[in-house]
Amino acid sequence: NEGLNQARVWLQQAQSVVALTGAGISAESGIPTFRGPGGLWRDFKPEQLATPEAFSADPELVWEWYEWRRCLIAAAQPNAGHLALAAFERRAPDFVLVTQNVDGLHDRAGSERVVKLHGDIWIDRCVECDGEETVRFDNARVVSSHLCGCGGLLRPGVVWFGEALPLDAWHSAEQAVRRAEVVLVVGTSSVVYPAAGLVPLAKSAGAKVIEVNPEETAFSGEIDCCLRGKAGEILPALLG
Ligand code: BJW
Ligand code: ZN
Repeated sequence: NEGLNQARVWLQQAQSVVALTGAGISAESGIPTFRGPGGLWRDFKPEQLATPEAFSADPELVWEWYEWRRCLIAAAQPNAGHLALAAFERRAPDFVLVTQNVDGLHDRAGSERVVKLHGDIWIDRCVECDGEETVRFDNARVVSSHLCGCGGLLRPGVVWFGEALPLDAWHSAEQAVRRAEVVLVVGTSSVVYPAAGLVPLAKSAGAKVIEVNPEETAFSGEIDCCLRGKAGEILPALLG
């Protein structure tokens, strides 16, 4: 409780706040995290599917994984953690939400300044012509092919291992973190770079860093205030 009160004071006094979110914030909406329980799909680790090599070797397998995840996400609802961040944005002078998530639950919760570091699972992109389109998902749909009008293969518009992050998103995230007085790190194991590098960047730029996570993470030792618990319980208490 002492930690919670301290963190609340920092947040109330700050002009500029950044939240950096990961898969853990959507866990309470029923979306499995990558490295936690339920993170495996069949016998594959995410590192075996979320790569350009996996897609070249077996696009159907990779598409099956993404279609399965789209079904889960389409049926899910934003939870109290997503909603608390969206409500906080409406009254904060300068707030940016940087997310590694591709599920779109922050948008659905009403957040508007969302920087998506790893793309969007609701966008398809053609590997040949680079054309993009937003997917209108129909649960009943059985997808037999993912082909673009140009004949090229479509892929999910997300960032896989070994691929560069969208440059504009990365720059916005870096800029927001550099000017932030408080950075709230929620539901990420902080092992995937360059996103994880935003935590030490925040520290070296002088921000107070608050972590919301039921488990320790790669950076817990360097965090100013660790709040151990679920995002859906802690964020409403912290930001409400
Ligand atoms: C709760 C909770 C609750 C549970 N409440 N919390 C060193 C430096 C720089 C790079 C590298 C490096 N070593 C290796 C690399 C390369 C690589 C990398 O970082 N690998 C690591 C595994 C070591 N990085 C890359 O390849 C990146 N690109 C790159 O570096 O490009 C260089 C380049 C430059 C120029 C040209 C070309 C290339 C790209 C990384 C892309 C990551 N993509 C994925 C898939 C996205 C699409 C999809 O969704 O399918 O992104 S992988 C996956 O991991 C996904 C996530 O966004 C990301 C992070 O995971 P996250 O969110 O942290 O989830 P979990 O599961 O790890 O953690 C969940 C947490 O929640 C846990 O802590 C729980 O305790 C907690 N939790 N319930 C709150 N209720
Ligand atoms: Zn095309």
